[in-house]
Amino acid sequence: MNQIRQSVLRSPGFVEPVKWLTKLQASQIKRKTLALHQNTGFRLFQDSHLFFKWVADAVSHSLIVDQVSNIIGDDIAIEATYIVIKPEKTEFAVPLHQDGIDSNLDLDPEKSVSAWLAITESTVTNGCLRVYSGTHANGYREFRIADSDANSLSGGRPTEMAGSECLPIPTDVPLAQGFGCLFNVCLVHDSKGNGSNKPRIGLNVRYISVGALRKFTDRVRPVLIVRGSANYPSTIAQYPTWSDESGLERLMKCASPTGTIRNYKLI
Ligand SMILES: O=C(O)CCC(=O)C(=O)O
Repeated sequence: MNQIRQSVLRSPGFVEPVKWLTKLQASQIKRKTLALHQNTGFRLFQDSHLFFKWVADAVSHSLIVDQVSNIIGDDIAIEATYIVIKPEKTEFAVPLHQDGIDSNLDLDPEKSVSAWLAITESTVTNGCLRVYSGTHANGYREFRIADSDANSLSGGRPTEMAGSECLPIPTDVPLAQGFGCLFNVCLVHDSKGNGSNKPRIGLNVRYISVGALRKFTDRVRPVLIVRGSANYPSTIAQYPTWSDESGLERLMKCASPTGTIRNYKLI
């Protein structure tokens, strides 16, 4: 087993820092993301890779996809993405959760991997990712999703998780702009608020291989193939080639008031 596969699938459940984009490329994404934030007011952009070419390009960049293929092989698709913007001096925190499970999702941890990209520098002060080493080993935990409320930023993901009172001490994952962390989809993680005077932006991605989707009967989310030509039990998304203006128009037709995608059929 290669080293990166060993670290993510066995112990400690994550690997960082992973070189992903140049600082310049990440800065360009930061600028575009802040413009979107200003235009929409959203702090969460779910599945923006389906609307904006610059997000699809970032998540299909060969540097990261090569590392992902070391873990799950050469057939790779993107199951979901979340851009999370924490404005300066905000208490907005991401609750404890595991990426591979929610009420419509159950990912096989041997055939999928999560990634987190620092679009801005991420530090302990501005609310970097925190991972709980080794917690993937016991599989998925019970979870609860809060009733939908207009301010919810969970994007339909778990907001409470069983066993949170007996977790190990978290490992902070500060990352320079353009670097990332790859981690097991069962690894428990969270992040705190942003105490700095600049926004913190991160991009979370779930990469899957064939057979990773263990629950797909009511699946509406399309997958975007980034390597290989395998079949997936889900709609295959079109790579977005349209302009940013057109992408934003499409996004606004599909999104809820918090930035989660409500209607994939309109894309
Ligand atoms: O951006 C963060 O602080 C964490 C995001 C995260 O855990 C997620 O999107 O699943």
